Amino acid sequence: MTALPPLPQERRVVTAIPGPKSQELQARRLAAVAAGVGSVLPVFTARASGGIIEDVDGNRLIDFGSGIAVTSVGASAEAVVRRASAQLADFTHTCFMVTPYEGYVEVAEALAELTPGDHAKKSALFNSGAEAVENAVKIARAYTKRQAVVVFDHGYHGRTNLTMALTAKNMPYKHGFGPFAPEVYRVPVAYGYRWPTGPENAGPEAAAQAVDQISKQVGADNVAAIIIEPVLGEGGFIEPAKGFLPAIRKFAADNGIVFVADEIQSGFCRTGQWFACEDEGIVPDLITTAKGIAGGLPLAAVTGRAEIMDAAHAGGLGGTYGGNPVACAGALGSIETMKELDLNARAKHIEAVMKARLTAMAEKYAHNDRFSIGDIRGRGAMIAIELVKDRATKEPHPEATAALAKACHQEGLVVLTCGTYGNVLRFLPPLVIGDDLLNEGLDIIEQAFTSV
Ligand code: PLZ
Repeated sequence: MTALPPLPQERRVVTAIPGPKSQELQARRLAAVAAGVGSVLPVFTARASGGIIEDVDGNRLIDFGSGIAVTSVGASAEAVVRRASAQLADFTHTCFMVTPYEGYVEVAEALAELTPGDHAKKSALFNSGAEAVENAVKIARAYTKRQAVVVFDHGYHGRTNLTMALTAKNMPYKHGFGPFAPEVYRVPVAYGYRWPTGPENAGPEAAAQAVDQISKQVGADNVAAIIIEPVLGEGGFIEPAKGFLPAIRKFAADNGIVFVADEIQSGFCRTGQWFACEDEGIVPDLITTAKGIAGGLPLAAVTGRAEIMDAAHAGGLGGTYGGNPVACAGALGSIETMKELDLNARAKHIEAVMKARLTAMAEKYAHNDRFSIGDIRGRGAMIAIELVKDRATKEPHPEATAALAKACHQEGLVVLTCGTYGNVLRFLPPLVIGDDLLNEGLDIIEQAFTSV
């Protein structure tokens, strides 16, 4: 292998963004790639490492996106590259369902160790987050012999047919793609910032409404699974108000319903804990993971109580590539890095730096007639600001959000947006990003506030 010299951890803008080479590639892409597949920023990547993405024109962008919360250990973490490369040389694939291999078992063992709860656990591995969620539903239905699945307002679970049904937001995820899978029911979530009677009441009131709707409209006895993201990702980095998750978890336990924590975005050190549900001491029956698990290689998992995981009949779960050996090697490298560098502590440090600076910005730019930061929220390196037209009405401001994101992109900072109303600017830096780049990224955000 010819290893390139390490990528300097410095922002560098040498052309317009996107530059000429990216524009050329974008023209080819538009001719060859389906229009339905979008890109936040049509800057073509040459390489990436730590907190930097280098494009084909030689620009070096600060990465506050991590490929949507994936490259928590960096986009070319040493242990991921080392282990995945060694595995590539040994064999690329046999199919675990044909002749198995140790890496898959090691990943399942690691998941049993790292996920909450000291009960006996088992795992099954898949390729994508959506596939993991689909399989969690299959397993919960096999175990309970029930059909209904309960999900929440602002929830996101994927783009396959069943997971589109589980996802709340129509545009862009579902529009025109129905009919959707049946037996999916949506109930309120404790969105503190927008709860009519205030954030302090959101937890208990939303939980009571959710339980009432499930009981009256579905019937608890018909519910196989309740699926929730402990911090809602695409829906706007919503931390359910305190008390909400424990109340829903208890309702599930009392009624023989499988409680599934979808930790695909929030898991693996992202929020400063191995899993975000630990924050309120929640022990899920099943937990779905993907993204951060494997340092950028495609891997996903369902992990949970052994008796539930074993409810699906022999041969009932699988797929050609699920738990691919190279992806498993990547996961073992990623987990090794998270432990060695204590990336939970690192995520908490990122939260402290970001929240302090964003809070100062919210005050400084509160009194303009264009837009305001209505809310600053999230945990660890999963932080967001919600932008509103004014703080009193809380009217969402998606146009300002898009303009701020664009201004950041122009200066060489990759940021993403999210939220049901498209008015949330979210920050998901790799957990290994240095303080210099972190602060420089925040400077660019602050500058965008004055220029937009
Ligand atoms: N569950 C909680 O965040 C993926 C989606 C980006 P896949 N989120 C990013 C997009 O626009 O497609 C996600 C998630 C949660 C499930 C998924 C789905 O994971 O690996 O994208 O299938």
